[in-house]
Amino acid sequence: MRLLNFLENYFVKSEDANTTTEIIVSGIHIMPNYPPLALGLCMSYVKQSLPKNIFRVLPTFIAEEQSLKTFIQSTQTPRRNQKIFLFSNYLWNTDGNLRLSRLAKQLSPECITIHGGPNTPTHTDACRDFLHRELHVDFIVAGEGEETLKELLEALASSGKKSIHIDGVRYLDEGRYVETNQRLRSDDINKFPSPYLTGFFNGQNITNWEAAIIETNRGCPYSCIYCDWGSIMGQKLKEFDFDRVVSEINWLADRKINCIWVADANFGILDRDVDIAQAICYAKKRTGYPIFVVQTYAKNVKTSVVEIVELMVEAGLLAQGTISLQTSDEETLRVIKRTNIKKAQFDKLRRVFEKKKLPLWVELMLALPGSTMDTFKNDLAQYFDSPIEVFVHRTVMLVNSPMADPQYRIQHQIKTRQDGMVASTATMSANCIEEASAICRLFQGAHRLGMLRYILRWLEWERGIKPLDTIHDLVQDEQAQERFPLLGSIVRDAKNERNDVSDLVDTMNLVREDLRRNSLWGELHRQFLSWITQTFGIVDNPGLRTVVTVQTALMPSPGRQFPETIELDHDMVQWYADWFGGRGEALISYASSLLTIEDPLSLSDRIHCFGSISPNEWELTSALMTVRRPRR
Ligand code: B12
Repeated sequence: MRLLNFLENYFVKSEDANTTTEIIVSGIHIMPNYPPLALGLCMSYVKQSLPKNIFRVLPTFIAEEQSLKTFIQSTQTPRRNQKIFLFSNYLWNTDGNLRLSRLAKQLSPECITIHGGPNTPTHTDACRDFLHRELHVDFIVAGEGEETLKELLEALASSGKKSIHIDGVRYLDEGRYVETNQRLRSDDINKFPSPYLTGFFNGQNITNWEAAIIETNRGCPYSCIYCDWGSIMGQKLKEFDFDRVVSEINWLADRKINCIWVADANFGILDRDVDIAQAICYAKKRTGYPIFVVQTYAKNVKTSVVEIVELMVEAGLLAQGTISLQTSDEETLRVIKRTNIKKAQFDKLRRVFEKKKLPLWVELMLALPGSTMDTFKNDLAQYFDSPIEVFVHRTVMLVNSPMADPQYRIQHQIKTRQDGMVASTATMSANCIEEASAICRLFQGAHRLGMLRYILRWLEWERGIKPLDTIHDLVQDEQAQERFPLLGSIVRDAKNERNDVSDLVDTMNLVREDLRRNSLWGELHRQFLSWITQTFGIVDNPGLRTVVTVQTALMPSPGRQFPETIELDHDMVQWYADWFGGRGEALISYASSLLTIEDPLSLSDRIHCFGSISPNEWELTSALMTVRRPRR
């Protein structure tokens, strides 16, 4: 309705202007719950730079088929006009955009479609195939878009679609693939007006926005092979003016936008980033918004990252700091060209977070080129039973990332699934990746939920059997899964892939709920005890029996009174603390003690708790948790 009213007023007025062809530029944006920053920037720039009597850049975005039909019908005006539709493609909206682009061509064959964004192929082969497959796509703009779009529209206005030579475009000229020179990035990105501050987005339903993206700079000094940070990697940073950035933050806060996504590749890499973080905290204090912030931090130990996280945690804007390590295997880091993030630097940052008791997440990736089952297990092992949460991403081959380069794919034998996920590499077969995924989900069950934490620790500390090896053996032991049904149920759950981004993080939801509601933890741990004693030839050990008793008591189950105090034959808290401090003895050498358990979230008696659980919420609270995660 809003679009129709706007268009009627608009065209009636300009109909009699003159006989020249009017070029009407409009953007397609199928996710109205956040503003299309990329299109907004490109369109604000061309709106500002191109003659208004020829170019009509419409500040409204078409989100679905009906409004596209309405738009095309209502622009059938007597004055000749050329409709140009702009599409900004990302992993999550490309299919939807291509559907509307196809429809636009069907409804208005003379319209022109221009596609850009990180998910629009620009590698020559992939791009040629894409253009031949998607004949409704007239032009592709590669990389930074503002300048290229302006010049493309000027060229279209002056000479139509034929023989466009400006830099940064690809198209088919009567079926012949044309790729012009790469466009260099703009030296002065501040000449691109802010679509927030210029009011370009004022026509949007801003109250619908759940989040909004801001850029404080562009560029990334790193060249990690799997990333496609807007194809500006390995390049010098270009900064947006500080005042502009702060004004955008306040513009969004004044409009009560819940979440700000900071688009920077390395937030914290510049000293001024602390001031930008401060500005977000002030806005929150002043308006109560944003509620939370999503950013990707600088990878090195620069103090500003810690300062920023501290500021944001204090302001209640941030739940945790996130460090994207991806892997710490030197050979894999070499293969993925991510050599400049030193593990030592990361460990220093980790210690700073621990000392300041700031929550920390580490991001790892599964199935990176060059990685193996062992390197992945080592990556997980470093964080097992630590206060650090582990967010594991399956490696996706982004269409414009250097990993998608045909030479690189052949060299590392990279095969991908339909959804772009890496299916196999020269160093990890498809079965190996599936098995590693199951190990990862079980790891999260043990580490994040604590389901087998202490038993795995006893095996490691007292028998030298590594937790990830135990988990690997369990995943491979098909017979055990038959013989021990409950053990089998958690392994089957671990082998079950879920199609969502937290598939390798927030795991075991169903099986843990079944174990809780039916108070089956004791039986699960008894079966695990039988399996490890048979598998590792461990004779009955009173220390291990104490650990199993505590392991079961720390899992939520109904019908219990809290605080609950249990008697232990051996002081497991002291044992755990000693080993955590690197100087533990055999548990049976510790005197008896008491352990008090609490259920602060009342998980035990809830009707059901299927939902996602934050780290360390599942395991009931006790002095053992305090050893691992000292209270703030
Ligand atoms: C904000 C953001 C998010 C947010 C919001 C997502 C959303 N719904 O918009 C969140 C945090 C949810 C997110 C999640 C993910 N993201 Co993200 N995200 C970004 C980020 C940081 C900013 C995007 C942005 O607006 N940038 C600012 C604009 C101005 O830059 P730009 O997009 O490059 O646009 C310029 C040019 O490309 C060009 N251009 C773009 N569109 C068009 C259109 C036309 C017509 C023209 C002419 C030019 C043009 O001009 C623009 C200005 O110069 C980018 C990285 C980055 N800095 O770009 C990653 C990025 C887009 N995300 C990426 C990925 C992979 C993901 C995840 C899959 C990661 C994961 N495994 O979980 C998830 C998937 C989420 C989902 N919904 O499925 C990849 C996408 C690659 C791709 N091929 O699409 C990027 C590029 C990062 C990377 N690592 O490479 N993401």
